[in-house]
Amino acid sequence: MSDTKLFEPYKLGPITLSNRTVMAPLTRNRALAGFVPNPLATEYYGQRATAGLLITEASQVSQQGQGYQDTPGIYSKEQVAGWRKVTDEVHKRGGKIFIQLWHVGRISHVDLQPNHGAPVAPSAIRAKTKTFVGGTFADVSEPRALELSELPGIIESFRQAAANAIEAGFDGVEIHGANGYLLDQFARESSNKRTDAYGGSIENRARLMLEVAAAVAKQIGPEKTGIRISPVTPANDVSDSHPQALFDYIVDHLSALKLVYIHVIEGSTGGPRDNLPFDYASLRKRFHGTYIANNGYDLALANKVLAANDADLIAFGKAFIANPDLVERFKRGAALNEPDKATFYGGGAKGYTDYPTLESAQAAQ
Ligand code: 8OZ
Repeated sequence: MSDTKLFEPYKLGPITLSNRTVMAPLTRNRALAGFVPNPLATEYYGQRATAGLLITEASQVSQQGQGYQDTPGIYSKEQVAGWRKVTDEVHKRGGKIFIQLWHVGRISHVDLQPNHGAPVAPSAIRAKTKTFVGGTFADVSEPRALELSELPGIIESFRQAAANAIEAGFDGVEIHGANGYLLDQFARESSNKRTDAYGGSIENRARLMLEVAAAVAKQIGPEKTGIRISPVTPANDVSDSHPQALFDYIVDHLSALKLVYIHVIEGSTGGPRDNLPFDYASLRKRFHGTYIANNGYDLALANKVLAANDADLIAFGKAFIANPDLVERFKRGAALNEPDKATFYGGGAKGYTDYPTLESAQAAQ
């Protein structure tokens, strides 16, 4: 078994990653005025540029697409300019960076919506979950069902956001098709009771996700377009009676669109990897591009899965929050800093840009 594959370069479409680690998208709620990335974000992502690929925190494609306070957007000029500083810093340090694009759908609150309107969803079914707004956790608001005539506008907002991302200097974008946000709400039975072309059959429920993927790929190139999916996660109150058939279908079509990668949350997001039976090898086989595996990986599991060729890249979340030099620590077999949950969401530099590297810890001694 090779245990060095993680540190070998990898060709991802037109770019070459210096290694096979990926920093997973991580919501940090620090974009204050105008939902522009905080100047501290430049330092935060720059510190982590030795990851093979950085994927930013989820960034809304429109104000309607926002579901938590102080998450960044990629729909205004100011936001594009803010992100430009981030991508310049990462590139200066030799890293590569994609931006994750999301529309949260029903996982929102009237206080975050244009004119305090209802959040939008495939169907008017409120999720049993909370959001973070006004400095506290609150039940998500009752959503309204999107009109059929509104769906082209949703697709357009992703297309425009992808164009903005390229203008901001990103190497590509990741469409957030996971974790019970809008595109996943359409895909899964529990949140989609529509009777039009976007509800009912697997083909219909998958339609919006695939149309968004096609529009983004057409805009910026499929070789710069990835997508994240989470076939069996219960996150944000979604479920489906036939997840294997649903996601086999979705992945067949993503492969036909020639997207550069699928990023798969295996199991329950941030929880058990085996909450429900699912054959991830089926997705791996069906998709002709890169497979990024995520959820609960440590160095040993990453090495094992790469050696077996069950994935091409491995995404680490919490470990990258606490260890800006995660790759170096892995190389040396060094101990990892523990992430501090209290500073995950919101706040300033504490728990964001102040985690020590091996080097800075040594210098401080
Ligand atoms: C944690 C808190 C808020 C949002 C996801 C973007 O689950 C998120 C998220 C995670 O994909």
